[in-house]
Amino acid sequence: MLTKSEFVKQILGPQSLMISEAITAFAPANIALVKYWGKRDSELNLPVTDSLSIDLGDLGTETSIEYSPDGRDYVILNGNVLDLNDPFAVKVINFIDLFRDAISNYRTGLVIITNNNIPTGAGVASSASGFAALTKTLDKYFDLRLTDRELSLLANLGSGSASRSIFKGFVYRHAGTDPDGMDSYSEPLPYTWPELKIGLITVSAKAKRVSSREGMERTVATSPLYKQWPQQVKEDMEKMLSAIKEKDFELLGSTAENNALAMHRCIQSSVPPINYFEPETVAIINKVQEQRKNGLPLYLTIDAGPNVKLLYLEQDEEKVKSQFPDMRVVNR
Ligand code: 2P0
Repeated sequence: MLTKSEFVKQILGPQSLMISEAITAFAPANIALVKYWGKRDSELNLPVTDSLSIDLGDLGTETSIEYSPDGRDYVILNGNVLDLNDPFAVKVINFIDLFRDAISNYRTGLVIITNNNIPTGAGVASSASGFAALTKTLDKYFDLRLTDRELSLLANLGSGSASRSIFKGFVYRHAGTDPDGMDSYSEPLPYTWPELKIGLITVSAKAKRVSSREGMERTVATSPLYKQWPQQVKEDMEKMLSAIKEKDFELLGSTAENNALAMHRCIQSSVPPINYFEPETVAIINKVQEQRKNGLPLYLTIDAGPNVKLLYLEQDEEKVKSQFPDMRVVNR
């Protein structure tokens, strides 16, 4: 079994130091239509199951790296210079250290400037786009010339969902079986679907009560429903791939909604229980299902928080907006 540091060294190979000018890269946020929940290896952050996502277009993270003239590290998030003990700064520096260690113990200070254009309170996590953008920027800054697949392997060390944010469009994340994690990468699927629309409904912009990592650990260890989850994902993956290929919206929507609600049932049946929903989340679920009974082809998905993402076709946008006036339409 590899450590994180050995994993990065294996992918980067021998490197001589090449420092560029200030470098910037962007990565989009994504939402999973078939969710990732549970790790098969916590050191290398490898998932138990495959997952499948779609990008959120121009919503995401832009990250710049530049040389630090005074030799110290700086992490600047949305214009604020963070204390290096801030949990976000610690995660960023630890991630960058994996690269610095692999490049002949390169220890020079860096200035990391991260800007999320995900509107505050949009209910979309920024760790996926954040670590994907950081990985892409490190690749360019150190002139590593990594392949997209290698970038997805490395971004995963920051956050599982970041592996998918290396790519646009529909993205398939392979769980893999290799104990060293080298087959646990993401890849884009060769299908587009411009009429498929995503609407974001923010119920609460507060930080989640239980982190994804902790929530996954507790679910895997204690939920009696979790043993069915890998099989559910396997079946949902087949349905989702077929829905995307055939542009079968009802199959896509119903599979995504069932998968998300099944993930939440697993989470809720953990001991002690975890509940990411707020009362308003449940009210929106009921309303979506009622609208569907009334003939509107509308589905939802929900990540590890209370906010709801609606899935619908462009032709129904006005009807969906009239039912959910607070919905923010994603520009894809
Ligand atoms: C997903 N989520 O597939 C699932 C569905 C949330 C619910 O990936 O522990 O921040 O950093 O690998 O990627 C959120 O968890 O977790 C997530 P870590 P991550 O999008």
